[in-house]
Amino acid sequence: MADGTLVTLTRHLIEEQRRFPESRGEFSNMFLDLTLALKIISREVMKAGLVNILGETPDTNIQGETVMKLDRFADDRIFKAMDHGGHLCCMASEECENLIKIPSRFRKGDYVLVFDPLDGSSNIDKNVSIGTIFAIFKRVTEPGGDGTLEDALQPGHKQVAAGYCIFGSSTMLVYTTGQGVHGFTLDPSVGEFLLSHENIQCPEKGTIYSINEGNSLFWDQGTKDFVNFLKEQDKETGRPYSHRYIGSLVADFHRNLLAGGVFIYPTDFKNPRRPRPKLRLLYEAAPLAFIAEQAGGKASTGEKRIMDLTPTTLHERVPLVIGSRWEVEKYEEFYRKAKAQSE
Ligand code: AHM
Ligand code: MG
Repeated sequence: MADGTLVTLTRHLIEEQRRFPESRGEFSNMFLDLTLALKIISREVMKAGLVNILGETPDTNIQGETVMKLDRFADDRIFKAMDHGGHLCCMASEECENLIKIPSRFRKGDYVLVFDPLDGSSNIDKNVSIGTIFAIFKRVTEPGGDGTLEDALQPGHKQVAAGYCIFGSSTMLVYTTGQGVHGFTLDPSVGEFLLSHENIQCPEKGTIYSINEGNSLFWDQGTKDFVNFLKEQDKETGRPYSHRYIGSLVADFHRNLLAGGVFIYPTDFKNPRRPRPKLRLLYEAAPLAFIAEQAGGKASTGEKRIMDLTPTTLHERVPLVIGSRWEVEKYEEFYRKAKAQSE
């Protein structure tokens, strides 16, 4: 922290827990299990290029096991860190088609973990920032048994925690439990996440927009109009905006969260008979929406608040407009107008 006080993530979680005297510490313990997996993933990501963990070709290690691609590795680490703690009743991952069960030999807990183990896969072997995104829900089915789809398919506003870990120039964990957004930077020499960004606030308005411009032909009219608006010159509203696009959601979101601005991944109309949003609601859009809102920002599909959507399947996709409040609301205005004109 700026005043030199050292606060570890563990200490921060304990302090947060004190605010809930009835808490048995189950949540904090679960969260710490998850951070172990994140540290291991960070270690491997930092070694990428030196050890043979990149690319599509499977190699074999000295135990004769297949060396996994990093996203598979990350998925496996999170599962192995979380399956036996007794805190979870099920999990869901971008890497797994179906709900992930807790092995029968382990106790089933009250929480559900959903995650994208390594988002920004196309950047993994180019040394560009990537990240893990996660959300935690309380189960809705009876305690004790296996979790079900009903436990995982909950709307964003039911999240009890959400966060991401960005593997960039440093490794940072950003999370919320609905009491603000806090960022911790990993000190690799001591293996601890230390509080570096307390109570993050997303600027009300920024100067950056992030969207894959190469897809502009396939955007809906509202998105086209909005992006054109951002490129116009207007001193009062700080236009034209700068365009910044990494192609890793976590990295693009993180920058805009701190600096202000908007990230947009609209529905792709390349095939007008089969319009296709790209990002997944449950473990990409909703967790980041929770963080954005907690930091004073906003997240929308253009028409609806992301946090209000209930996924009907684990891998359901949604258009995502997220970041500073001013830009997201402006986008909604353009979107509504273009839609009304087309009807
Ligand atoms: P992934 O989950 O397969 O990595 O895909 C999600 C990623 C996001 O990180 C990023 O915002 C987006 O895909 C980039 O897509 P595009 O390359 O179409 O711009
Ligand atoms: Mg992803």
